[in-house]
Amino acid sequence: MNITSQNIKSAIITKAKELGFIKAGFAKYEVLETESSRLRKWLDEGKQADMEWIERGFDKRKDIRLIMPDAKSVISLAFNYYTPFEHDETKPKVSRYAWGRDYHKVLKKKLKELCRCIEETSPNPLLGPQDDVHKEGAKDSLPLTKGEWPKAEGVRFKAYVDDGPVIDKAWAVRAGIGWMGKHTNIINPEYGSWIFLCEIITNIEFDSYDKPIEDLCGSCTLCISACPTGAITDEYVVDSNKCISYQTIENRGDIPAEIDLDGWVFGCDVCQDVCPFNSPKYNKVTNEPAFYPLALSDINVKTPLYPPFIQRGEERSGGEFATKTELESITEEQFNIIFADSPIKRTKFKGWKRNLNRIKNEH
Ligand code: B12
Ligand code: SF4
Ligand code: SF4
Repeated sequence: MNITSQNIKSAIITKAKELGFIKAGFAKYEVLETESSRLRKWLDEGKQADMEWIERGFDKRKDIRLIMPDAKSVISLAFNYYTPFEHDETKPKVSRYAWGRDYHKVLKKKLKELCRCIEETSPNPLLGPQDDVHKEGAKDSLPLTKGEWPKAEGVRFKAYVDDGPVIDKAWAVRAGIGWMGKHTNIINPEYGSWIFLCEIITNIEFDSYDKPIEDLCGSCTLCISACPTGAITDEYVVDSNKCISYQTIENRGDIPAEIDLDGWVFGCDVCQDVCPFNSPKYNKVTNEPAFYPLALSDINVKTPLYPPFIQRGEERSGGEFATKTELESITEEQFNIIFADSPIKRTKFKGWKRNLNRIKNEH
């Protein structure tokens, strides 16, 4: 039976919208020649800092058929995480994407549901769908399905939420989700750049595909001049060594003396905060409650000893960020409970303390 039918595509788009994704785009399988040669240059220049897992997965990033040998398409999806709060410059700052629950978990659930929908719509039997949905937290070390790929014709897919050797931004561009801004984040023309990206690699060949959209950055260079550390070394190029986001989240060692964290304890939003495409005209509030700021009431913590990360009113209408003193008083045990379901756990307690200390020493 023919699996190229247009009705699978419409069903995917409808289901993706129902699950809260702002956009689903479709890109035809190709080896990522241009993007991977730029990635090669970036790696050769050492701009990945200590993230050696990017180099390890280079071949798969370049050619997704090393992940799924009969891949024909990539369904790229974007999810808006903007909530109506702003950073408090007088308190340690946490980047917006980490205010709520861990997006890997939240979105992986949605992808699984979307995959189930493809299964139901497919005229062919689906071969081992849930086994092919990667588990949360796995990076490039994640083992691919062992053994021979099924010979029989059938619909298959692999779903990723920033947890595999796939260049999310490259597929998002190819699938028309948005353009890559000079700060290197994908900007959707209706929602701006406060969006998470994920994708489903599949052996379905669709009747038609999306095209990249126009780059609307024009002569603007606001993000480049606003970056506190000069990490956007060229238009469309970020040097992780200088990026506060890398230093506070991914770096497992000491933060170089010359890097000023500018008050950031986890991640950094400066280049996106200044972008005109993240002005109120573009930002729309997320439809996902899980991406609202975590509050003590959301975390199953009983003792009043735990200082609030963020407190907010009953109706999620306002929020107050914790002070440095409050954050500093969190013990390792408390850190592990408070941030168990938050992206912040990635920096681990050691990184959290290191970052807070650096902020203290800076001011
Ligand atoms: C490694 C990584 C990082 C690194 C490196 C950042 C980077 N720019 O790549 C660090 C730790 C610094 C980082 C930080 C952040 N990250 Co990050 N990160 C990733 C990750 C895991 C891989 C990205 C990658 O492959 N980078 C390698 C380099 C080479 O890629 P690149 O910057 O895209 O490089 C391209 C350009 O240089 C371009 N290029 C070069 N020259 C030219 C010239 C022209 C004309 C053009 C058009 C392009 C171009 O070609 C290169 C290859 O495509 C992805 C998830 C994934 N699996 O893809 C998330 C991801 C990119 N990160 C994400 C987020 C949210 C962030 C932060 C905003 C978090 C925060 N608030 O602190 C910051 C943003 C910092 C910034 N300005 O980029 C989101 C971005 C969502 C979006 N809207 O685009 C992603 C997609 C995760 C997700 N699935 O949602 N991240
Ligand atoms: S995240 Fe911060 S440090 Fe990194 S490029 Fe953007 S503004 Fe610069
Ligand atoms: S701040 Fe300006 S240059 Fe930077 S991404 Fe936004 S529009 Fe593009």
